[in-house]
Amino acid sequence: MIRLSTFRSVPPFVQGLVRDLRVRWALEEAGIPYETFAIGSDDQNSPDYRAMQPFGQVPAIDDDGFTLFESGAIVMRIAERSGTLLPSNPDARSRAIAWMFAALNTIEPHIQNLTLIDLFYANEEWAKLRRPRALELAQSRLDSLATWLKGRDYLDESFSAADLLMTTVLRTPRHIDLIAKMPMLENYRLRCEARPAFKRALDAHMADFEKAA
Ligand SMILES: N[C@@H](CCC(=O)N[C@@H](CS)C(=O)NCC(=O)O)C(=O)O
Repeated sequence: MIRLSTFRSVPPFVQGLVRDLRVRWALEEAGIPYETFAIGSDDQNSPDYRAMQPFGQVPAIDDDGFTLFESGAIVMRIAERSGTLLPSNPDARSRAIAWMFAALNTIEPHIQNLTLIDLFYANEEWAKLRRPRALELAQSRLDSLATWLKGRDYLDESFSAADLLMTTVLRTPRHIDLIAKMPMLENYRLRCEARPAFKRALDAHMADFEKAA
């Protein structure tokens, strides 16, 4: 049975965004059962957890003794096992993998940067100076993504692990109207989040925080 790490508790403004959500979603899409184990700040620094996740972060998985970290790598492993989250045609598969990297490497850093500024450092002088450029950079990447999605339901021909990752990235700046004011991206996000597997994953993610409260 796959065991997935989660945080025991996080502030409400990040509940629904912690990256175990994307792994839960992939597992739900693949129909693979899993259980979670919740960690706190002490565990993050423990040798046992660092052996699984060298940076002490969430998520990591223990898959019957095989451990893996980095949400993208974990989602890729699940997608490879699922037979539905990545296309079988080699070219289409490579394109989907390119979009997985684009979600995590081209879009997420800008969204993350903006979110950190807004949610954790808003009152710092450096953050006030940096924010306009950070917003501009995020907006520019999102404009390119919206252009790509014009006339498409998904990043490629059908829903894949790339859409799953991209959706979790687009969920992140929910404290501002960055995505909400871009109908192409907002509708894409909502289309992906309408999948029953997403709802099951989000419900389970939130239920664990409620149980721990
Ligand atoms: N690139 C990593 C990022 C993981 C990450 O930033 N996790 C956050 C929770 S969503 C975390 O553990 N933050 C606490 C920390 O970095 O100490 C991944 O995708 O798995």
